[in-house]
Amino acid sequence: MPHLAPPTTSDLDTPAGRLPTGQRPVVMGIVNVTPDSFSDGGTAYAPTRHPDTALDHAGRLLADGADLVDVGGESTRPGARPVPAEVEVERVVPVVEQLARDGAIVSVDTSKASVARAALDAGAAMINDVSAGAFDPGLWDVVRDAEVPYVLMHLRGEPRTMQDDPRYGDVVAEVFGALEQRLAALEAYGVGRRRVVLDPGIGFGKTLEHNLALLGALDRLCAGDRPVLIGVSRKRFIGTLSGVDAPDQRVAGSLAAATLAVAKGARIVRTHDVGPTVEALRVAHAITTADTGRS
Ligand code: HH2
Repeated sequence: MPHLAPPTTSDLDTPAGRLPTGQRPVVMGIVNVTPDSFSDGGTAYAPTRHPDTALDHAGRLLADGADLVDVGGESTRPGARPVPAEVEVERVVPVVEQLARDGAIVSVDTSKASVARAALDAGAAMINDVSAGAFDPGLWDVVRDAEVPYVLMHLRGEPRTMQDDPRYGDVVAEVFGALEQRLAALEAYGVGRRRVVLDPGIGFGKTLEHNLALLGALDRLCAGDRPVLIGVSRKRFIGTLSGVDAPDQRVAGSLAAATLAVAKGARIVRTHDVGPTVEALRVAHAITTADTGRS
């Protein structure tokens, strides 16, 4: 039986602290400061109470054991339309500012250079870009100059149309190959690879079969030297497989997928349900790193 999940990657250093990705799976709690996210739209965003609602939500995730929180001001659900940069800044910056002041490690989920710049000025310590630099080339300048960790995610197309019949010849080879290419391009741009996290972009221009193939082959992506982030939380394919329609009821299916991803070497798990995820990953990590030598 092969030993999965070798701790091949090193920890990630951010301006706000170290993320121990070389030692154990790290949990990233999702704070969607949006009215329309697919599973929790409005939960952390009520215009009249903004930013308090989002801060309460983030505080709960951190108390539940999140190592960092990922704050997003634009939904990337299938069919979503982009929001103007000013709106995204207005939603995200006050939340980032307060969380950073409180000592949290804050990632910002954006594909726009101006939003990333404003969030970094407000204390964000990491950029999570679902477009891998494809939507706004200026984003890579911001990431290079700020010297923060950067999540490079694979997306086929754009959120508005990405689920309209996505097709691949060999999804695993194409997605992992595209990530390698973008990583090389990023390095040539001046962003050191030790700051890059890779993400196959589950559900972003992918069918159920594509998602399963990518998760099944995840150990190949994780065998490289870069930490891999996985985002499966509450996604549609979890609902399809588990037969659970309501996104916020898809916790058990999400944990199964996250746990197996970690067993295959994923180092960061992005989740809405931090408490159950922390518990499940503690157990999974203990098993995958158990000493199996005969005594
Ligand atoms: N998934 C979503 C958003 N951002 N970022 C990364 N790196 N990986 C993911 O899988 C990922 C992501 C979609 O989830 P959510 O934020 O809950 O929904 P929405 O985009 O509707 O706000």
